[in-house]
Amino acid sequence: MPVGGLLPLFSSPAGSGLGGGLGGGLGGGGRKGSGPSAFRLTEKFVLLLVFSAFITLCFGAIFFLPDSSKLLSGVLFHSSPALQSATEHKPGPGGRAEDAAEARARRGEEGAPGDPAVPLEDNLARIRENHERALREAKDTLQKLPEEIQRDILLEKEKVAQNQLRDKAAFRGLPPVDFVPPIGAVGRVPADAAICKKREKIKEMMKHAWYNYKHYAWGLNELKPVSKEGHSSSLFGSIKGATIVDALDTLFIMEMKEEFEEAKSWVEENLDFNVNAEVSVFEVNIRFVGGLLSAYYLSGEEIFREKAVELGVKLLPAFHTPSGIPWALLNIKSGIGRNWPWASGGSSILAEFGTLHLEFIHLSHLSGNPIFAEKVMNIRTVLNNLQKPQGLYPNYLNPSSGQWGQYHVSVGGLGDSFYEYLLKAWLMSDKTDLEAKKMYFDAVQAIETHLIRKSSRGLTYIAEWKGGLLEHKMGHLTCFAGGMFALGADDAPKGRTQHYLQLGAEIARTCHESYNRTFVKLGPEAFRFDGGVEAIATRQNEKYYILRPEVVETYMYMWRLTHDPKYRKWAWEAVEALEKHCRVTGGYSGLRDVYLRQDSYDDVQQSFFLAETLKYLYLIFSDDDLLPLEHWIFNTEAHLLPILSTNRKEVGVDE
Ligand code: DMJ
Repeated sequence: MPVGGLLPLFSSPAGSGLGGGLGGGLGGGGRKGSGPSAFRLTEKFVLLLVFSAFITLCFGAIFFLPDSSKLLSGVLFHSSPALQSATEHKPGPGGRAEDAAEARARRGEEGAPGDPAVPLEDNLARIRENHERALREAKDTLQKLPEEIQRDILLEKEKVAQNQLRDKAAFRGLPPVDFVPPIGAVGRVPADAAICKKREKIKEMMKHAWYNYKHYAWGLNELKPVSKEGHSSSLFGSIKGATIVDALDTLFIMEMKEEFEEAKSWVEENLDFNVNAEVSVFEVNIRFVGGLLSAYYLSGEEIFREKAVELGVKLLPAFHTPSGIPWALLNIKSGIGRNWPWASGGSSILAEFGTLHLEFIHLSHLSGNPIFAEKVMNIRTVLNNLQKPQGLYPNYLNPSSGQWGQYHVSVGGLGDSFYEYLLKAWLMSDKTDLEAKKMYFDAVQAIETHLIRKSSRGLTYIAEWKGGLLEHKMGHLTCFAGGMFALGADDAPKGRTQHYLQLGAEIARTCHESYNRTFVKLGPEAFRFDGGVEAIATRQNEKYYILRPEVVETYMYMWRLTHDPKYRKWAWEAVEALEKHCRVTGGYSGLRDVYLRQDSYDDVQQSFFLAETLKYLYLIFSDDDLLPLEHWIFNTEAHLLPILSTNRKEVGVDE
């Protein structure tokens, strides 16, 4: 859908520019971080340039292959289904290993390099072409004199500075908006006394988390509840106060008024984006932009709208790439961006650039400036112009070439919230964004065909797809998908509503099993369906639990949409487990191993525990009049965005 169609209120379109920085460094979408460097920016730039040219020269061929040797063997020597199932997994009923040739014949599939369905010569020709281009670029770079490189850097910096000036110029003051009181921002007290008591307990947990943060780590990003001191994640660079901003809307809906006011004062006086900070664009967007927007829509306090737009403007340089696919990391002072060094061939990550849409549409809505919406609508255009292997979206996309990186597909880490945002873009547009709806249901169809399997003992799970081969592992992160399938069920293609509700219920059950099969009754980071196990983590580095929300998130949607009491029961089990195993005197801590009998605290109280886990739990024990799903969309950090109603003007931008 064109931006104009989504945003009828805008009067002054602003252009976008080119620019950007170089890939390199260290970090990771919510779970890995970048460290400070001793080098000055220019030196760092030159080093990175030379280093990347060298790497490209040496390993160009490897980089531009769509996947590992495993996939290569899939491209060059199509594996037989028998062999594949024997070595990769034991498919249960409905879990048949897919033969590429058969699949091709059955569906008349589209292709791309690495896609087994594309003729071998085409694949090789494209790989060769990519390889040669990379070599040419690397050679050009190496032939440059140091002065030339220096000049290029200065030009690049100038370009970035100009772009930033232009972006800022578009935001001299925000237009007045009519704030419409939110619907269901506080609900009635549940009539059932037992439910009421449980809800109160969850509010008490929020108080415990909040007061300990306030006491030991006020103004810092997160709390170390065992050490009783602040915890700083490099995801936010030197931006501070992640827990405060993430907690604002939870404080509001729990009617913790004084605490909300003190958080608001902190935002007014201390939340500062004029810092030299390299941040994760995705994390800052979902937690800070999302948290501020949500606080604005609930309270009507202008400070939150101003701060959200101010931060949105700071993030715009991330889109200054040849394709407009944003960088993962951005220095919000210099405007220089780059990607995670571990990401395939310098790619941006699907779940990161695909999880900006909801917030950016609202930023345009509240600022009266279409630039934000244009940026995210361009991401759509790029995605729609690309061929998708088997209809699936790979996790990696190179922002320079606009082409896919490795053919890895996941509904968990690296992919997850991209799918969530397609569905929610449709719902948030008051069901006018038909393009989002189509993309969502097409993607879900492909996911069902290629990734969803049933274990031999009847547990439905979502596996990961690597160039056509399945890894029979499901992440805790993937558990959000149960709620997503159920939330989209109403608008499913004809006759499929029940099917999607059922699928949501099956995923909820599997994720509950992953909790139930541990000692602490909280689930591991990832669990497997191979080697004779089902819904159990087998690798030591997958046994941790970091207070994540996805399982209770799915319970919340399933409860709201079915009112099956088992979801309240399961949610209460999670509350009891959190109290027993994660609560310490200084707050709540994650665990290093959920199968261990003794405490294994990781000593971090994640900000999303207050933003998401406790909010979803509270909603499960509230009546449906609190934040009704017909009026609100939860961003991927559980922050609230109102549906942009086409009938009723929720927010009017004066023109
Ligand atoms: C949160 O920041 C968000 O839910 C994100 O989508 C995924 N990771 C964490 C919670 O696990």
